[in-house]
Amino acid sequence: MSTQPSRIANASYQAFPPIQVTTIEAHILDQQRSHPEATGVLTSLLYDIALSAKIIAHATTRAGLIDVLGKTGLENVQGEQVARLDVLANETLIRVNSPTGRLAGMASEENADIIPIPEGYRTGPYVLLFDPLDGSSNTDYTISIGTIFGIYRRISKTGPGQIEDFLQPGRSLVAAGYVIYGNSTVFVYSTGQGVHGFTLDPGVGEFLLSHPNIRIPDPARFYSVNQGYERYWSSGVRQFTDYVQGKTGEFNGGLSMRYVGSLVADFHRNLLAGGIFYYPADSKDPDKPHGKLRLLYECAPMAYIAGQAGGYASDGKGPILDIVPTSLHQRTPFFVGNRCLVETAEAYIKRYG
Ligand code: AHM
Ligand code: MG
Repeated sequence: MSTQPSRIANASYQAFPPIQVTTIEAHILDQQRSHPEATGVLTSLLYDIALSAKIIAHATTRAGLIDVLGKTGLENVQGEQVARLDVLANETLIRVNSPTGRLAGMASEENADIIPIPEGYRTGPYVLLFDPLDGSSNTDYTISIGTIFGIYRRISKTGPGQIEDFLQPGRSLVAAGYVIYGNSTVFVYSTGQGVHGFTLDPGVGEFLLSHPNIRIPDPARFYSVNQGYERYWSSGVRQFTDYVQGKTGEFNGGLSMRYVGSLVADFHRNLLAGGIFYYPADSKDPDKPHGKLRLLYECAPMAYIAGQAGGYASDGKGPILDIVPTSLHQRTPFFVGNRCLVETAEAYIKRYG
């Protein structure tokens, strides 16, 4: 036998750094352990959403190569043009989640009414609400877009989900999250135990933990708003915008402005860097006096995530999470980010309207 030491055994070089690899499934299961009463249904549901996200990401990253860009020529319930990727993302979420037996029903920004579980399939204890492809005005330009979701426990006892199962305030969310399809695909979620982010490794086909325990940093760096609409805003919102820019002299140096026009992208950046995103009520469209963003599909899930990361979300008067929805597609003014900034926005609105 050779006494020559092995080159490999002696080598200090390592082909791969000794990183800890945590899949999204392992992470959700781990969180579930602190809830002995948990049945595993929520864990599986989150994994189903992650699977849907992988399918959507697979399409978005090849968008110029496969036939998914452009508009369908149809309008959704909001009167907005439906992009073809909107349909693909919506159909993916519905098809993946319909037959699992984990849901009593779904509601989507793209569907006028509750999406029932098809006949022949069992119903389950949760309802799932989603904006399948947020930022869809950006899809044709290779700009980050995303999926936003919220999960509530059903209120009705059995059978198909009823409207009261869906019209719950954000405080009752049991989980929420979003997926950003950007230069990488990142899945961010919370089940009330902090906020955690996972990056899709396309080679492995798994979301791997990359952003554990996200906290919104302080001081904030950015404000994000479509300032092209400033002339339509109330006096309080305009004066708050002067404040964040440092024009009024109260805010030392002011904040830098960043606005993508995809809520997921603007929110995600501000979550990691600190800042405030707002889409206030405006007088641009008399049919939409309450702002543009939807309470159930966009604002409540993001408010839940922000709160879990140490931030805060408001409609300009009080917490988004306290609003009890009265209709599926209800809109609301939305201010979200670092608590001190959002509370300052509330103070300006209270004082100046
Ligand atoms: P969408 O869900 O139809 O894409 O609309 C919501 C989007 C948000 O992502 C974004 O913050 C906002 O609309 C941008 O609107 P605007 O172009 O008016 O600034
Ligand atoms: Mg949206």
